[in-house]
Amino acid sequence: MKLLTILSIAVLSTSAYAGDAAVPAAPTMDAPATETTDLNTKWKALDVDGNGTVSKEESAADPDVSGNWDAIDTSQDGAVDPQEFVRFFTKS
Ligand SMILES: [Ca+2]
Repeated sequence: MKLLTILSIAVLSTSAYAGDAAVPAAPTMDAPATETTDLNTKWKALDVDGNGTVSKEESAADPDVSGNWDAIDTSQDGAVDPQEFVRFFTKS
């Protein structure tokens, strides 16, 4: 019964995720469309000053990003660019 509950949650999550795919993806994101849409929304919310990178200060708004900062900022330059962002969140 517990397994069935977990499976149901997984199916529901997948359905909700697919529902977002109708929104056009940003041209700067180089990733599969279904993943890009959510990432695009996430990116826009994070890049508050719109300069094309997410600073550590900007990342504080999202625990997924601030909590994985060192893993995402692979160039270690103190700013996350779209490529680093997409690479981290689309790896499986
Ligand atoms: Ca920024």
